[in-house]
Amino acid sequence: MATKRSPIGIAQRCMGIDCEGSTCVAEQAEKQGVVTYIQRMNRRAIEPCLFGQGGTCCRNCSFGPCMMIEGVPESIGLCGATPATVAARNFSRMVAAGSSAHMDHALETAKAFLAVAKGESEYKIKDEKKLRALAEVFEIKTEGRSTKDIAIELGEKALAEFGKQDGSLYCIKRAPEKRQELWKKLGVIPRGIQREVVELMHRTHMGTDQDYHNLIFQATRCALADGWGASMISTELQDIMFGTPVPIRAVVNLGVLSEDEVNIIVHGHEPILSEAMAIVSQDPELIEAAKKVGAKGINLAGVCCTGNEVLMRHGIPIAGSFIQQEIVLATGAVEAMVVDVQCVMQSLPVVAGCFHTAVITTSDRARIPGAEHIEVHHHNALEAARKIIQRAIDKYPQRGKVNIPQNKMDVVAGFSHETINHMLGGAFRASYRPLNDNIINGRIRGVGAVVGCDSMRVRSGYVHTTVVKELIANDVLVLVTGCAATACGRAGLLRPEAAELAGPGLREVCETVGMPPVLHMGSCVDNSRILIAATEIVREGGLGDDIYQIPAAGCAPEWMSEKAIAIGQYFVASGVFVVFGRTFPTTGSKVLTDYLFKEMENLYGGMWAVESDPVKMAQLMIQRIEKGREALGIQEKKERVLYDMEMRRELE
Ligand code: MSK
Repeated sequence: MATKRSPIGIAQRCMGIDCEGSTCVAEQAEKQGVVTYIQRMNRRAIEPCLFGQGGTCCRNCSFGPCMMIEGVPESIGLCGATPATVAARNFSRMVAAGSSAHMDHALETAKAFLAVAKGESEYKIKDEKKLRALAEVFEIKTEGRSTKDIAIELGEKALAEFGKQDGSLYCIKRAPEKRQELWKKLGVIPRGIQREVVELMHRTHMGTDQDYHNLIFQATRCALADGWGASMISTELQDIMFGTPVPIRAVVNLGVLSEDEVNIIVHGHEPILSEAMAIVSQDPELIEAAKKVGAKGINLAGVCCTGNEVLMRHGIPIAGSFIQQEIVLATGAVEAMVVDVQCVMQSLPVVAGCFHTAVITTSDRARIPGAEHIEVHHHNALEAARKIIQRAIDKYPQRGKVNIPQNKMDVVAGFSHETINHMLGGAFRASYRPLNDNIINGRIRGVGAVVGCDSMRVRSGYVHTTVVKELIANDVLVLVTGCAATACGRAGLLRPEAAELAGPGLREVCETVGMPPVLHMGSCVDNSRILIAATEIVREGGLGDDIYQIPAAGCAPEWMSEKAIAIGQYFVASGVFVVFGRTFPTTGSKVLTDYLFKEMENLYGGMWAVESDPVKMAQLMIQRIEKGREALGIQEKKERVLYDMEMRRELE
């Protein structure tokens, strides 16, 4: 079942995201015959298939595809599978695929970390304090031992998490005790990182697990192996190797591209190469080489989550989010775009082919026809980075006319959980106490996480920023990651000045501390930072003894990837109310959707919801936050003295 659609103008598609006030890059590109997502959208005369979109199309064996309408008795699979079972299988497969993307990323990170620990890599341990703290989680003795010894044991134990078959993952112990007990009772504690994906894929095979409850239990176990396992390992080991982010000023949007320097874009997810690019792009020899071809220097910028990684740690600007990747190339100002894994459009070499740009793939896991390939591993990252930069320099003399919009915006990024701890609690006594107190006294009503991709199927950027503006206006402190963070950055919401848009309570707190009301916590794997922050809030006391009790909610207003589904599922299973925008992949089965949207709350204290309207989405989150406050008995705003500098000093 498919419906016809009418074409959509460029302005409706990219309004506000890139070149407002300048020559529109997308329009200009169209005149030059460049095809981007905007033209592809308009050339598709048909809307998505409703069976596929709602999750009730089964393609798991050659009897089908069997397309089903729930409630119509004869509308079941040839094998007898019901729409609820099929939707649960399809949903579970999305969880498996999304989780495995994070898991493979984490595996590479763990291997790189072990090499660093053994002294076999060009990288070094940067955050020793965090190394020792994580070693404790992995039950590694630290007292009297050298950094090298601890790091090697940590690397080995982290790697072993992937192949483990029984027991439990170490990082599960970081969750509040009540949550761990609940997971144990429900039988969803992950035993090994990769095992849970394999078992989930097996269960979704034709004729295996036919009970949607049971399928979703395994999908939950798999998602938890992602959030509290793989993603957490990635974030923590990356911080130890490359540095734990601290607040840093930077700039985002297309205007960060330079008219007279060699522009190189790093895009994808794993920071192994981008860290090397950040180092090597400062090399005087390479800068000299760039000058020799007529450029003033080398300008490195990011796209997608690799962009977030280098933004958080180096203040390197972000040229664009997921949806802007082709538009970045369509400026004609990019000498090379270097990509690794996830969220990289296959169209990039086609767009690049209209200009002088080289698209360079770097992972054997992710090749693209038409792209050049320079293989990058942790042991050759610096050398490969040098090669890539030289390749970009060689391209510079071929640059034609460029169209770089003026738009760029200041941001403050780098709010790791450790930073939030210090920022609110003070330099000498890091603590979540002030945050908890401000939630209890009602100055901050609660915490909202706005995460995930940006989408070509909505008015991109507008959706994210509308949700965020509504939340902060209602005194909800917002945490952002991924491309949602970039969208907020473009709109100026990641600056302390954005406190002007906040409600009086949140504004007061932000102005006292000097922080933005919207905190950039990193890339998509860094959603694990939000899990830790939530646990710390629980541990600090006064807001219940489990995550579900915190006045908090999460959303992914423009989600598109399977990773987003895996992330949503681990948040729901951790006790969080999660709203997704526009569409949800199980709506073809009311039975399964009711389970995810209602019954899961009885089991986990968290549940899913879907809402297209950004204002209504924010209102749903606020309602949930207020409900949480009511349950805690803190619904009335209490009078409390503002933390002034003197009080902060006293606290320290
Ligand atoms: S990059 S998964 S579009 S957030 Fe992490 Fe952005 Fe979504 Fe990819």
